[in-house]
Amino acid sequence: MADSSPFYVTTPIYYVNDRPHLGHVYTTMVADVVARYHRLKGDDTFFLTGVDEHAAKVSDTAIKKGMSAQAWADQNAAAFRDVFRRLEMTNDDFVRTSEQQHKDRVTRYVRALLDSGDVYQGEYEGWYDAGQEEYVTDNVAVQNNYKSEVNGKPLVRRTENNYFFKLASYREPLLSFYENRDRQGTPFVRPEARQNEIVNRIKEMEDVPISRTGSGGWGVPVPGDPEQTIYVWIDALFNYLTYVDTDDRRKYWQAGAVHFIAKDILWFHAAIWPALLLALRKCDGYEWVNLPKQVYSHSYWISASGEKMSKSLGNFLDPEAINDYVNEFGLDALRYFLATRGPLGVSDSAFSPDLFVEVYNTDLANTFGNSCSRVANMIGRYFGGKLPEPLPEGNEDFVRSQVSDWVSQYARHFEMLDLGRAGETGLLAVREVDAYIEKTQPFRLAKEEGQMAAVGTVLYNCAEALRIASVLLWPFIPNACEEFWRRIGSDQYREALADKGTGDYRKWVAWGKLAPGRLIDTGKPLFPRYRLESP
Ligand code: ME8
Repeated sequence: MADSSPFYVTTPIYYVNDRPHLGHVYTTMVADVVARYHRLKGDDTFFLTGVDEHAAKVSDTAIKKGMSAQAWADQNAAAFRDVFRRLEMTNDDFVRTSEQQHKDRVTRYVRALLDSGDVYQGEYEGWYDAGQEEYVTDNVAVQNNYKSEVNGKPLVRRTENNYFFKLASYREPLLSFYENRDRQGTPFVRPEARQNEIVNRIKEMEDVPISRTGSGGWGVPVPGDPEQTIYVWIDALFNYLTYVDTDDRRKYWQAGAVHFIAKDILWFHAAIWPALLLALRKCDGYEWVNLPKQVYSHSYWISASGEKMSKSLGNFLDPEAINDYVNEFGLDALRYFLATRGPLGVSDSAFSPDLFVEVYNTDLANTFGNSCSRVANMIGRYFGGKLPEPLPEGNEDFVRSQVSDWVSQYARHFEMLDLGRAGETGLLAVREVDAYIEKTQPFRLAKEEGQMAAVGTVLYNCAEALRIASVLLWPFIPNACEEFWRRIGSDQYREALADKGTGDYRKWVAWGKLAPGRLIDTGKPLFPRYRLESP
């Protein structure tokens, strides 16, 4: 499509040291829903997720297990890839930082920064958080009583001979970058509440080490100094660029990346990353390197008792538990719950099985699923399963005018990355169908003499409105929506979506696409109601 614009969305690349858990699945799921929305909208979308392999803990664990770091990373990278594949994530590539092309490009970027003088040799002493593989500032160390903010373990005092990045000289450029974005009404960090704290910290930032010694050869060597390895965080941040630094993918970088992350790693993404990019684009041949569009920093899933789910705390929903939810409720239900009830805003969300069941029953079984069944059943009963012809003047009182409201609200919520409200807009459309049925009472009309044309009009309108609602709900519950399209004889949407670039949903939400006379397949409930077994 001529006017399809590139759109680029990423997730953090996850440490391969352990198995994937709900937190990783969550961010990737959110990015997947956003990627699907952009594809639906007709954007030329690129969605990147993957794993971060060069952490010291990867080689440390591998040594303990008597394996090579690469073999251990291979095994765990496969576990992440496998979980994402089973959860039908639509990522266009999968990052592995041990891949040669990534390492080559990181080497090139660091060499350019050495040549420009933004990377230099020096000595560093500071408080080190071994779990996070990062130094924390003296202030942060004092505030947290010399313990890790993330896992509570004691910080370690360390001195290193390193290569440094001239972060301090990017204070002013970064502050004016932030100001410009604010002035344009497109703040760099979202939710905006998190931006202030970053801006204050930028004012005081110092140069940072970007290399370490003693990695035993695991990682990307500093060009010209093989004793030193590029610090895993720098190597990792560059993934967003290395994987699209090719002739056919550079357009995605140019479009401005949207980085989804959680609040634990905001500093790296909101300060170090844009500063590195500002430094790189001053180097010969990198003038095309612009800054990301946005860093979206969500909160945490926490356990019912209030702890963050994490590998080190061991309280996570692991792949088996995630699988159990998928088996019991279906993948769409998990997607819908995570995307609409997750901690996208500034508060953490407790993962509650009771809430999961409640949301499943209320939104999916009793609303979308029930409305689809109800309409299909009536078409079966009154029209032998054939979609009736609407009277030409039969739908003024319903939907036509509302559809454009739904669509614009929906688009606005998605542009603000407010997935809860975007999903709610799709459901609102379904609820309108229910209210319309209550108002027009087709089941009563059908018993009256000479009213079948009116009944047919009502049911056609319902099916058509549900079809439009399902286009809006597709990024959240794609399998159920595609099945519904099949049942009502609308396979074309699936084809349109498969054919990248023709999925402009504004076309599909136009009224009157369903062909009367088609045989409707009633099928089983799309979301069977879930009953908790009584004790
Ligand atoms: O930080 N709730 O990797 P990581 C929500 N390799 N999201 C969570 C979560 C939770 N309880 N726990 C984890 C790293 N996440 C680096 C990133 S990027 C250049 C390098 C998600 O394996 C969330 O997205 O520790 C968080 O930012 C990420 O997993 C951290 O993954």
